[in-house]
Amino acid sequence: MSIYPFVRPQPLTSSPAWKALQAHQQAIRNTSLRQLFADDPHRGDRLAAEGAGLYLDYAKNRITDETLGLLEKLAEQCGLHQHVEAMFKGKKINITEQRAALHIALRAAADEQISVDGRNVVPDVHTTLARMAEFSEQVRSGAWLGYTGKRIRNVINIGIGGSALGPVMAYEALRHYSQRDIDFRFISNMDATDFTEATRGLDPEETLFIVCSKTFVTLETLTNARAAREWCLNKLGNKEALRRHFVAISTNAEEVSRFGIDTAEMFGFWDWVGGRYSIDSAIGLSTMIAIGPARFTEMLNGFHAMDLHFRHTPLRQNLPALMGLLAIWNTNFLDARTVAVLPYEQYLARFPAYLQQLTMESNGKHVTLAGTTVDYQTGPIYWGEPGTNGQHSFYQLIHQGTHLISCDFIGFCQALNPLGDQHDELMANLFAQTEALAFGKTREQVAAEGIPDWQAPHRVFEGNRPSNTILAERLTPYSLGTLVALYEHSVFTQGVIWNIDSFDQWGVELGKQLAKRTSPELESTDDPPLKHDSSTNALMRRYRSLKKGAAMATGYDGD
Ligand code: G6Q
Repeated sequence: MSIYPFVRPQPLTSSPAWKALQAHQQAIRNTSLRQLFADDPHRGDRLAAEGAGLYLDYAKNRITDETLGLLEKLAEQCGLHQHVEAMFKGKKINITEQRAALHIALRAAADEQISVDGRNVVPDVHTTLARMAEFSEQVRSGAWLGYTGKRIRNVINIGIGGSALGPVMAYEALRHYSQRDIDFRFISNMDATDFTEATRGLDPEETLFIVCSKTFVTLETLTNARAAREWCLNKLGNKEALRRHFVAISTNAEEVSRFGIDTAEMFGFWDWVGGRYSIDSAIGLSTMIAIGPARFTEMLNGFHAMDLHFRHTPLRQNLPALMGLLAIWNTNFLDARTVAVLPYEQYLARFPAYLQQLTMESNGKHVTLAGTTVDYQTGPIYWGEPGTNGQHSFYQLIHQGTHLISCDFIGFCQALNPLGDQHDELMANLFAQTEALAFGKTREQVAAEGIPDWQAPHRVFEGNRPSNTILAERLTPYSLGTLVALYEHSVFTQGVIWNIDSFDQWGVELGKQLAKRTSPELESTDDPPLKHDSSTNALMRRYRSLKKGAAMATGYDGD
């Protein structure tokens, strides 16, 4: 019996749509964006789509109408629509873990019915949201007091990966709307510097820790949570006190209580929420405390609006599907292996890092759902920095380097912190960059500027660099929700075409096991024999000997 309901009749690369796209790419490979825009004065209006308050301009991609038609065929042949329905209906599309991938249920309206194994999960979602709202209001209003009766002034999220990147990104993105008399900090790294710096100068009596871990067995998180417990106990001196200073977010009540957090102080979620898709679950508690339950609901509404758009909009107007299919075109047919995410919005500084996990953990896979090794590229590398900072560093390579890099520009029409005409200046940079990347600067233009011949080759810009531009009116909780959901569903679309499991992460699991095996050999003081390869052995030997040297120099006694 097949565990996967969508068996492909043939491998992707021998499907008619794929072959047609390959032939088409050969046919148009010498057509430039310059030419495409010259041939069609309305291209900029035609190759754009709008949904859930976002505007997507995709005209500056190296595509024609025929490309779009063929990509549409590819989506049909790969059963995109059926896969979307399977996800929305709670089918176990994460086949290697035999789980549903139901992040869409986290933002479903209370009267919707979405079932997993015959149980409607929406009421559970709303019960948890209501508990989170009650708790958030208590912390925000000062009704929730620390053990010694002081108000909570610091909220520290402890978690890593999916239990950290969402909370950090959302807090930074929505900081404008946050309650400013509470300080929000985030600890994730095993490096004790993270803990030390995050707690520096804080008073345990005024600090609340939110320990986020789906499994509650993640080494980094438990180590940092233990350090936090010690830090609190040192000042508060009483285990009872911890109840006022620790809450847990997890699916694993047993481990939470084994750690010493009362499950009355735990907010749950479910195995059908993947870590990198958990920002709308109780993992978002720090976000809710920061912006308040009403604005958190606005964010969920933004996600939900994009979910509906993705599920019900025809492909040519469907933002996530278009972005996903364009990513396939750029990756597999134009050989663009990386995507630069360039938000022209300081509050979105952590958005590229968040997207790195979402995209690369989801689609960094090399076998199909059937376990066969793919013969095509899958997930591209995502990276980026907010504009205009990147312009003064890596944009050089995008404009004139040898790699083809597709770019996602993200901008907002209204400033959250207006200052003179700085917002117009900022957005002028965004628009000018997309133009320069697409159209470049020809030898003739360079000559007309009076540039000497010898220098001209260095001053010519080939152009023809593909980009998407996403515009929204203003960065709000709602628009952030639409933006994240846009990428979630674009990633899903790509995964469907590549026929991979976008919801597992065996590479992350491997890291967790390797660390467990190696650390005892470093911690032991009697230098046990090393049984790794010669390179790893040599590195570990050097580490062990220099570690002792450092101990002598600093008077560290090894405790
Ligand atoms: C996300 C991954 C991974 C996970 C972390 C933390 O999709 O599964 O990044 O979120 O490893 O795991 P816990 O939440 O279980 O601590």
